[in-house]
Amino acid sequence: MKKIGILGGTFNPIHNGHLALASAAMEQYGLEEVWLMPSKLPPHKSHFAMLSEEHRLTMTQLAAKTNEKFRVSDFELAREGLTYTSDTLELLKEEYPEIHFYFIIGGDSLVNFLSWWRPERILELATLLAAGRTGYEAEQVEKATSDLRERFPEAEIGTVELSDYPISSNEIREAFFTGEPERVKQFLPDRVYAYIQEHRLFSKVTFSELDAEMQRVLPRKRYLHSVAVAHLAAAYAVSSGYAPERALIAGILHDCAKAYSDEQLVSDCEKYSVPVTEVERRNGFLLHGKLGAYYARKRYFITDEEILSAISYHTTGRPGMTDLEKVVFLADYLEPFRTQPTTPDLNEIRRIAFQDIDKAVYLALKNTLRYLGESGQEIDMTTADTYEEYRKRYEK
Ligand code: DGI
Ligand code: FE
Ligand code: FE
Repeated sequence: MKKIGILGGTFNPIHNGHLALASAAMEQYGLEEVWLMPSKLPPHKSHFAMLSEEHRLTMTQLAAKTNEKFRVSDFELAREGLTYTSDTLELLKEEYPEIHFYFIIGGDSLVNFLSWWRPERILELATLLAAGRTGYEAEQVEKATSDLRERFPEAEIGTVELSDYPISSNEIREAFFTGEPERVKQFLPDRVYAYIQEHRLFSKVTFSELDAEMQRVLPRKRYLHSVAVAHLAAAYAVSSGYAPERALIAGILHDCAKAYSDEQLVSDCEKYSVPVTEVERRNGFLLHGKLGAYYARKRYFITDEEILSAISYHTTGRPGMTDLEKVVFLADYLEPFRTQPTTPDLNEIRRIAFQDIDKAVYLALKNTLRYLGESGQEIDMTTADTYEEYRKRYEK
């Protein structure tokens, strides 16, 4: 029987680590070929920075040129809707009864293999080959393998000896988005690297992608608030003579870290070395701006420092705010879904905002500080200093 390996993945992008796994499986199990099979993405998974099927397929074809025993299969992409691995193997078996398939997966996928659709069927249809990493994961992979063997004594399960690959697709995307592609050139087949550059893939995060991601991760109300802030901030930006783009992006992301509890915010900041003041430690929610800026940088590949600081300071403001910081701060306070029960003249401030951004920022701060004072909450130095700056200017 012909022995063929199958390596599936979203391949966004495919890199040398995938190819090293395919080669190692081929050598260690005497496979004639490995078919690289780009997969569709389940609707509930993040589609952020996910390239089109066409791009992922083309890059896989370019990568396959590095070894004459690699083939590309569009089997999953060509089918309507999402295909589970067990169905894919079922159909492949029908089409190629003379082939013994070896289904190759990473060690991390093996660990949750039992949560896949019909794992027992997969094991009937193919030999499972899991990358046994040499890193700290090796033990976990070994345990998962022996658990599976115990549970399915008939199944053929093997491991592929392979040292840990030092980079992931996510890190590769990050390097392109942040304008440092040379950093990851060595991890990509030359043709794939050139293709990404030629088509300017992973070069610009769009509002629409961020919007879809916020819709996925934020509670409904918070998402609607964020969209409203994005649009209102964009309108303020335009009325102040700027292009709307950065305001839109800062607006949609400003509360991206809002869903965490106070304790979580403090501990995440510590984990990622985001500085935490004593006031912030006692009032953890104040950190959602700073942590949001950190996530904007690390998860959403935002490199524009002005956008990042607008996210950072949207709750407290800061002395000497930039125009972008002001419009996001103000839109957050005034977007139409907001009720601000403690600000009786909210619509008056909304009206003023279209004529005089600074005056509206002053009034928003004034109301916030009055309310915080009345309800006995601790005032952050940054909020106090920002207000002081405006107070001097408007209370002469
Ligand atoms: O995240 P949002 O609810 O959309 O809005 P936000 O990030 O502006 O947070 C608003 C809350 O933050 C509001 O209740 C006032 C509060 N706040 C702003 N500055 C300070 C503050 N709370 C305290 N305790 N101290 C401050 O200096
Ligand atoms: Fe906020
Ligand atoms: Fe907000």
